[in-house]
Amino acid sequence: MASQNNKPHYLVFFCIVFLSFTLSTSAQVGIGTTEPEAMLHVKGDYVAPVTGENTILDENFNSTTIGQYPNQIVNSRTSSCPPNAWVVTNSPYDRTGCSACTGRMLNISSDEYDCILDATAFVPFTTTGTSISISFDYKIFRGTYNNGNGRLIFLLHNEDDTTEITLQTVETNTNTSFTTTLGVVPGTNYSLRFRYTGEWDYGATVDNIKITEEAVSAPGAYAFKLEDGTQGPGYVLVSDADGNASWQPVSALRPVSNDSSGISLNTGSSEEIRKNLELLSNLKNIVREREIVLETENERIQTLQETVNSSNLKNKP
Ligand SMILES: [Ca+2]
Repeated sequence: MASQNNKPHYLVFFCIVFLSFTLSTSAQVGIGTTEPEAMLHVKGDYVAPVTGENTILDENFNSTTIGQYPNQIVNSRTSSCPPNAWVVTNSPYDRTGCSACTGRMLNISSDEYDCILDATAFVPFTTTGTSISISFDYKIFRGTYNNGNGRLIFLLHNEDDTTEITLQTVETNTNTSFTTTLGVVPGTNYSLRFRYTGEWDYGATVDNIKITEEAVSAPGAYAFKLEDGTQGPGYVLVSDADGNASWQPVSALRPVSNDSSGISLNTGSSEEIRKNLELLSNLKNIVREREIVLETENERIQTLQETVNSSNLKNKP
């Protein structure tokens, strides 16, 4: 009984579907618009995706209070050492001048007789991405007493699980910049650490610490998307002879005439793709100019032929 009761509903449904197909053969379809101006009119707002570098730590110590640096761990220190371990100062300690450091900077020194020092300064930060770039300027200056035993170690310390990676150990007189890029776990608390050890040696300076990461991409908004497996960066939508469309690399559009045989198209950066499109446009213009010349020549040939025919008729005996 239930199936009999549903019959009228099925009939209405099929009628609607039939009418929809009949109307659609001539109707204009709008997606994102109620007033389509073509058989298929897709309307939307384009919003470019957000990419780029995100600075997650930028410390030049210029606004940091002068005195002992608050973020540090002093593992060992004899009483003969200078009053503090890592300190923020207006200028480097004597003979530890760091050429790229300016304004206030982070300093440490063990330049006192019998001073044995092991102290670690650190700057905390939290990641959101999977890769970070670290850079800073530094100098370590080692004396000749005790054969110059000062040592500066750069560490990436995971504050959540206390694991630690040694980025570099410097045990020679050095005045330069440090840069590295490495993988991290998103959402993790880290600290970049500077461990100095020295026994009656001069000291070290650090400044201009910068940690960046690729910004978390915000997806763009598009009016049209065809995701059929042929898509690729910089690809263009191409039709075959029957109108079937697929995405193709710009290089697939290479002209096949003799004139273009020596031309090579590059793919890759957006600048290369722009140049390729410009090259294709120029080639199209050349082809069009030659078509115009051929048309003119054909007209001349036709005129000459008519003249010859006319002349033949007149000269017939
Ligand atoms: Ca500074």
